[in-house]
Amino acid sequence: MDNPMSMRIYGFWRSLATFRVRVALKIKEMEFDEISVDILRGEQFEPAYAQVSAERVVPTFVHDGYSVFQSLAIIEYLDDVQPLPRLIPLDAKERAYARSLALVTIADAHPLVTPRVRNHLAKAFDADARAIEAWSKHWTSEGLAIYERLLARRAPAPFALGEEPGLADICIAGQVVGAHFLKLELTEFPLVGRLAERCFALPAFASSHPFEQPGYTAKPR
Ligand SMILES: N[C@@H](CCC(=O)N[C@@H](CS)C(=O)NCC(=O)O)C(=O)O
Repeated sequence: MDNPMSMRIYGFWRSLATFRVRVALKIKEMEFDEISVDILRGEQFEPAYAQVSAERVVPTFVHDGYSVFQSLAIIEYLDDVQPLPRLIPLDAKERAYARSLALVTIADAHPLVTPRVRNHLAKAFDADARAIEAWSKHWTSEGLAIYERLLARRAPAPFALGEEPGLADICIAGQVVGAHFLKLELTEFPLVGRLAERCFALPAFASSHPFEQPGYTAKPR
């Protein structure tokens, strides 16, 4: 039986959404274990995980036997159960700004490069590996460009909303992780690059990076 106070992520080393939740937990210094669901091998569709996730994606966060899915909902839940350090501000305008920045990647840019989309491009449209890589680079760069324009309007100080890293920084850093996978330079996105440097200087971000996870393999799969 689960330890009733346990915190567990079903995730995958490579997953950007899992990265977001890992960072949030680590900023809050909440202890958790991570169970790997290899989404490149299709483990998300196996019956054992189908019981956990109706959506067949990672991450799923299980706390005290209670399951939460969708990284934004998980991070909001974490702020609710352990408010400090706060990842989403309380002030209505700042809260909306943090969520807006988060959704640029969560709702708009990241979904376009997930395995299910890349697989569908191959299966339904005969896209080859080169075409799929070009697709992924395009949408990842678009996400970075949006962040660059947003950060130019309101300069980071030193993090996206102020002195402490929070939801927005986690999401921008996740978009940058996507660029790392695709070996995209950040020279066109200097504000994003500098923000990411400040984030990855912090252990919570650095140790959550996919390249630091036990399952990491440099070989493309
Ligand atoms: N919006 C979701 C995204 C979940 C998602 O798409 N996760 C990816 C990994 S980053 C996944 O499990 N993909 C499986 C697939 O595409 O088949 C969140 O933020 O949690």
